[in-house]
Amino acid sequence: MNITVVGAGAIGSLWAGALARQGHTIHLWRRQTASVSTLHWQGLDAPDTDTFTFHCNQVDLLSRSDIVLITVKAFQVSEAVRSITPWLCTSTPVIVMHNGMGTENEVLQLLPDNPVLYATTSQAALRADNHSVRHTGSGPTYLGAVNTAGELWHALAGVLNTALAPCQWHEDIHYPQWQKLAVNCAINPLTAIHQCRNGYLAEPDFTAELTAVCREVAAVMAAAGYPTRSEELVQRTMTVIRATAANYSSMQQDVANQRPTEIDAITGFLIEQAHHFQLATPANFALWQQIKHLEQNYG
Ligand code: KPL
Repeated sequence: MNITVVGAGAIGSLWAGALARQGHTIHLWRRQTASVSTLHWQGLDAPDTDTFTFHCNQVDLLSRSDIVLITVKAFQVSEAVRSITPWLCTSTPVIVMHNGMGTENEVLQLLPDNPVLYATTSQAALRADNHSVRHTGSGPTYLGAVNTAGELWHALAGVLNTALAPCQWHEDIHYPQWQKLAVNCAINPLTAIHQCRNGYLAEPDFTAELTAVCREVAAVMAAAGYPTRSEELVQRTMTVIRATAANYSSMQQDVANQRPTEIDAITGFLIEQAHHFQLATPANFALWQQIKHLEQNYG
């Protein structure tokens, strides 16, 4: 298939390389103006490496894409979608994959005719520099439609699954998105504030705060129509903390590099939803405030 990957950060590069290894033709759409880009791709097992050269920013390749995969951060989604719409065929399915929630309505407005799908992934990757990416952790990816046209594209879960298993179709993508949001609400701000690896949060000092965050997320999820026990969210969070103990979260890395974080799409989305349902989320609000403070004080 001809696949355009929009955004060549860690997750975009990980998927671009994994899809190229399956024989798909990858084209990158990114802010850098270069027309080709080399990628050194390193799999989970150290000797498993590949090098690819991808075409970039070619409007004819974009318009001939069979799939567009958008992997930019939540706050860049709107600009990314606007940048492709002049050349995008209205029948091309567009998959949006990012941490957090809250971009869907705008994407659906910008792409009223395209099949639109969202994916949430627990795959982890690290960009060592502009030209290399390393797969640092494996976890499930879920794909689902957010409009009627997207519902015809179940087969795309198979395409993603062949590249980076496991990937499953989900009839209601909001449910796995909420579950991932809960984990991100717990791990991302705390690792960014303490500038620590995910595994550090397994220390007993963090139990009360992680529990409070998950309790609030569970209450908002229930109000949104996804009843979930808060113990289940704590357990899910602890499993991710242990499985990714040696990794730095994306928000830790954003703060360490003084980049804008995804706090508004993660904790900010939760707080907004809580407000809508008239629920209090003091533990999450305190974390949101601390990250905002860190961002405002970048040098
Ligand atoms: O998704 C993640 C992230 O870093 O953004 C977690 C699950 C926290 C893994 O690091």
